[in-house]
Amino acid sequence: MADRKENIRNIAIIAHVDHGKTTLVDGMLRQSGIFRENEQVQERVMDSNDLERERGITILAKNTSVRYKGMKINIVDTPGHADFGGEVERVLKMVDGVLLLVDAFEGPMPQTRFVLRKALQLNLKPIVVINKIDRPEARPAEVIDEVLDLFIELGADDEQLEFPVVYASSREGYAVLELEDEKKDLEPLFKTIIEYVPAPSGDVDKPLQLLVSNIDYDDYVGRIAIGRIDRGKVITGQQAAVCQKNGNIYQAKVSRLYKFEGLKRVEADEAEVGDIVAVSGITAINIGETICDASTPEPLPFVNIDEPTLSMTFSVNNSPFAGREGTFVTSRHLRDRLFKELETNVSLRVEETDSPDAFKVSGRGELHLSILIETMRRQGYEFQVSKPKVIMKEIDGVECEPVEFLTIDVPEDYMGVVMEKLGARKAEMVNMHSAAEGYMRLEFKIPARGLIGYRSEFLTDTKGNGIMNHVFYGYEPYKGDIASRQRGSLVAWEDGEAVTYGLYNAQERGTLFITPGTKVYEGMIVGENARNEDIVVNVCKKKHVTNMRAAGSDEALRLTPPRILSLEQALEFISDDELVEITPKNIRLRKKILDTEQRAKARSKLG
Ligand SMILES: Nc1nc2c(ncn2[C@@H]2O[C@H](COP(=O)(O)OP(=O)(O)OP(=O)(O)O)[C@@H](O)[C@H]2O)c(=O)[nH]1
Ligand SMILES: [Mg+2]
Repeated sequence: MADRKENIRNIAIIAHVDHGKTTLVDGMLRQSGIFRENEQVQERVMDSNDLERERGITILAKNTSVRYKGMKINIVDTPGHADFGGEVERVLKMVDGVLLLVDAFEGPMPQTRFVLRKALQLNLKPIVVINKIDRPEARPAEVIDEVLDLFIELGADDEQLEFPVVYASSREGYAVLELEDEKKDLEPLFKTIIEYVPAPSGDVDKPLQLLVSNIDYDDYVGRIAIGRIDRGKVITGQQAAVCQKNGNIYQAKVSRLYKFEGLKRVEADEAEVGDIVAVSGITAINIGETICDASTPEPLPFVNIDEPTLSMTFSVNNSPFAGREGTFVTSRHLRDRLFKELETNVSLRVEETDSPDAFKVSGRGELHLSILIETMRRQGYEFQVSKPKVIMKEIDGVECEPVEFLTIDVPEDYMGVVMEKLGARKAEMVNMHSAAEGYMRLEFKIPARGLIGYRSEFLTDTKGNGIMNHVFYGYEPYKGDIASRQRGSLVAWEDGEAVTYGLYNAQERGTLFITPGTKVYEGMIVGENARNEDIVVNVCKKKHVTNMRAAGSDEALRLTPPRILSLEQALEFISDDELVEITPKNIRLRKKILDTEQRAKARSKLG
């Protein structure tokens, strides 16, 4: 007989980026008395890793729990950025319901559609939380209609359409069932979760099954597997059978068992069906594997994670500066690190190439890949990467490419330039309507190819007033060539150190990326040419002594402040014949062929 664990609820919080998921978790933790009175708790406490805090976004899905009136609510906070959709997909198997947060002003956005579709496919109970109702421009009533339309469009059944609605302000820490209700605390939200999300069920007397949905590390105990117990119970110290995805089965010992209590993992002797737990001691455990009773190895199916759409080559750094700044620099280091990443980064792919020094790494978008690059660089790795390329697919004999669903919010004045630029990038408009305060919302289908490098252009074109969001839509037949970058590179002529005089002459040609004192090598990219071709510049050139009087002193040479490219901007900038060199200390851009003469020859061969 299946038992219902009436005192447990398992939920995930899902939404578009920035709609307030992690802030809502803060509120739920605070109001369930997890923290001591007066305890200083930082904002968005679940965004615990460095890159999450720096960028103000959630990257990894994470578990926590709160107690409410004797009930335990296990919560999974998920990232809202489309590139981390794989994180959402993989954790949904742990829960029975979702809180779908929608910003009371923005309404449903591309990633709202994506995460809701995944939740409906798994038949999870949705609770719609219209969040940020404290915003002066909030328009909750309209947003509800839009959410309802989205449910219908995604084919929700009658039961799913009867979703309860809660209005909330995560930041102020209140929720109400009717807008005119007193805004006090999150109690109405807690109540709705308890009433509406089904208690987890499963047979406690049958052999153990625990599907691993997340992996964590701990300095003391090593790898920790996190998942929901689907059947039976886990006991500390027990023998278990681990079912791998390739069909292999091996025996292992559960050395420790933990439950989630607030932000902590608390050791437990045993845990039963329905609860979300963490298990240590199984060193080789991976996401998607099932931990079973030692004598009854019966794997559970894992969710199918959407395929990557973008790939780039990671290769050993072979620039003249190779090995100077990194700790891990060999192909062996690079290989081991990349394959290790696959254990937790479920939507990433890594493949060998013809060269032992290069690996093809595929992900769900530029940010997915750049976060990996940034993480590796901070860990001491040195390597170089190529321009991201979309992954083509042959479907029924037709060459197809990934197409993204793009939503743009811009003031009306900028509509023209946006539509023109997107047209050139083969975007097809599917919808357009006016939004609040002079803004227009434009929706497009656009080849993923056409979006590469567009973001910075868009921000410039709209003077920072536009918002763009995109999410994978599907594969469609190839839409024809798209003109690539309009400008060439300024390329260093010789090895040395850039000086003011040399840079001053170079900046006449375009925009510089470096400052005086920067060490450069032949073939390194030091700026952007104003014209559509590369030119070689001698940024190390010192002023000729005899020119001294004629040209005035060095101080008279004013340099325009350089454009220092971030990692993402560098990836957007490079062309096919260029690379980004990544080290713990520097991000440099370079030509693939460094030698000026050889490069000229290669170009003339291409004709
Ligand atoms: N006005 C208002 N702002 C809010 C509210 N909730 C969150 N915010 C703000 O919205 C921003 C994003 O909040 P987060 O909690 O990080 O959003 P998120 O959904 O977790 O974002 P991702 O995990 O990156 O998708 C922050 O600046 C918050 O302070 C709210 O209820 N009202
Ligand atoms: Mg978040």
